[in-house]
Amino acid sequence: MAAQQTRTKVKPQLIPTNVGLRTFAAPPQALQENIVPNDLYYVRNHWTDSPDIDLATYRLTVDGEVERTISLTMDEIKKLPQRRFQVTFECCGNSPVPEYYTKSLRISSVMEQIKGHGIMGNAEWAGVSLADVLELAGVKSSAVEVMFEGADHGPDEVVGDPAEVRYERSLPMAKANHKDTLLVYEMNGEPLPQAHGFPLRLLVSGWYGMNSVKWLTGIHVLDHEFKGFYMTERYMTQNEPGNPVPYRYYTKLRVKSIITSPVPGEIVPVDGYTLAGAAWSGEEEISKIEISTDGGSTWGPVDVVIPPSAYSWTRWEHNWKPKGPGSYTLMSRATNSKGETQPMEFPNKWDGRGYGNNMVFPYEVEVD
Ligand SMILES: Nc1nc2c(c(=O)[nH]1)N[C@H]1C(S)=C(S)[C@@H](COP(=O)(O)O)O[C@H]1N2
Ligand SMILES: [Mo]
Repeated sequence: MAAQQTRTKVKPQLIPTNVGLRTFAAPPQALQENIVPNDLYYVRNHWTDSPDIDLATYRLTVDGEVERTISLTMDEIKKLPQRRFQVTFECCGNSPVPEYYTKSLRISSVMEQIKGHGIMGNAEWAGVSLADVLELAGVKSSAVEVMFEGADHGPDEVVGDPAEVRYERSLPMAKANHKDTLLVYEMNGEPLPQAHGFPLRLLVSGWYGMNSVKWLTGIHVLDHEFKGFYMTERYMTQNEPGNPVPYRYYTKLRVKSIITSPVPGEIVPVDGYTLAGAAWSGEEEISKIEISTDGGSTWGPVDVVIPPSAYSWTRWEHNWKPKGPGSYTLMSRATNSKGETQPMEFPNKWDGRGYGNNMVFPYEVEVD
């Protein structure tokens, strides 16, 4: 008689991905949900400890090229009209480029495989339009950019130099004044968790994650382009050889799609399975999602496309009846409303940091 199998359910947890416990990826199970639960939402910090901000003394300062410097409590901010919608964002270092990570001393290649596409998430955020806060201060016509100051600071996480640097990023006026650029105080109906910026963070809808400054304490309207460490020394992409401009900023999310069901290691039953995943493109809508179950030789449309909410990802499903048991290479490919399609290979091969990877990802699965 066969022994009774005992199955234990394992609660998914965040996955640490680099030295010093500063980056935690969402486990693959968390990306199967349209809304990623707060406790499984990826965390990307530049220092080990999250600032612990006391609401009683917290003030958001707005100064610089403004008619009047203002200093707001959270209660004052919450009196402004509330905006609430879903936004998907990813770290520009999300998704491994295999040949790069094996060269990296900081990140183990095994961890990269487990991490997959987990340095991203989708949540429902609530807050106020940044434009409404800027209006209270009255932005002068001399304004060129808005700079956002986080409460966290310390030595650079990679080389320790500079010995003291603060997390600060800036936005051009057009994106700062866009009504969907928010200051958020709620995530999935709960107060913003400490790891995600309590009590207030910037949320730059449709743009890569590093723009959305957490633990926001200062907004500085500038009459010049901000050249801080986290603008120029980090999160820039190297342009293609021959381009007279050597680097450019990462701004809106590139068109991209991922497969979330099956999860890595899951055996696909031979009698049929519903593949599922997500597709997104920052400021654009997704116009087409295709699937290949033969390593990219043939492509067809997915069966079900669930329309996105605001800036959230588009979820999709596809019923698959494999020909028989064995190994298959699955691929999904998204196209946006501007006609931009995911490339078959990593688009910035000359840039050794592997940022902004939106290639069509081969996904090996076993059918039995
Ligand atoms: N103050 C501050 N804001 C920050 C960061 C940080 O380290 N400090 N990390 C940035 C990066 S690189 C990313 S990808 C996102 C991650 O947001 P999350 O941790 O809420 O997922 O926050 C951004 N905002
Ligand atoms: Mo990031």
